[in-house]
Amino acid sequence: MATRASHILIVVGAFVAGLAIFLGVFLYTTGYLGGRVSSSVGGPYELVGDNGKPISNATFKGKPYLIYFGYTHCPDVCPTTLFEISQVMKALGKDADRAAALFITVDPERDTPAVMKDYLANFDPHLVGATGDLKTIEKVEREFRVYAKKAPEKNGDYSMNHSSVIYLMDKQGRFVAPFNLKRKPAESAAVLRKYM
Ligand SMILES: [Cu+2]
Repeated sequence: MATRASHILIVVGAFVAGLAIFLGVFLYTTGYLGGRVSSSVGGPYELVGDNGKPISNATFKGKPYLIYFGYTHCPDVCPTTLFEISQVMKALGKDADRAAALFITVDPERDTPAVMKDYLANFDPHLVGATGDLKTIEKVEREFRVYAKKAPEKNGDYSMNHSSVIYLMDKQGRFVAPFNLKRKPAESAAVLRKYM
């Protein structure tokens, strides 16, 4: 009995150790361990801002900021998300100038700088739009692990199926973690403030 019990203990022990290693590696690579920053998501980018001027990761240096990928023709998810981001920016009050929010299009063929500027006039002015040529946008999508695909419609038009993640970037421009908007704007604002 004693050997059987110890055998079970060893098996359980090995399992727990395996689980701990797995969890450790998982937390490490996803960047959740001790506030570590994940380097596997994101990368430098050079795009065109909604004002027609170049915009890059360097533009936001010194500020924590949010990045959201979407497109202006989006019927529901994008406007909702941009509205929620606007609420967070408002909740920041004066501190909103020490943060930023970037809306990168996944539909650069239709989303020219002018189209984005017009569209973003509906939201908080701290939201900045960015577009670029298709190749550049696709590269940024790959770096941020964004899924985006054209979905043709019957009338010859198309919509974009796309992933909907809000990226929290620290003031060095490194990806920290996905940002949760499903809470009170003041709570989201408090999280953003911690990174200022
Ligand atoms: Cu959308």
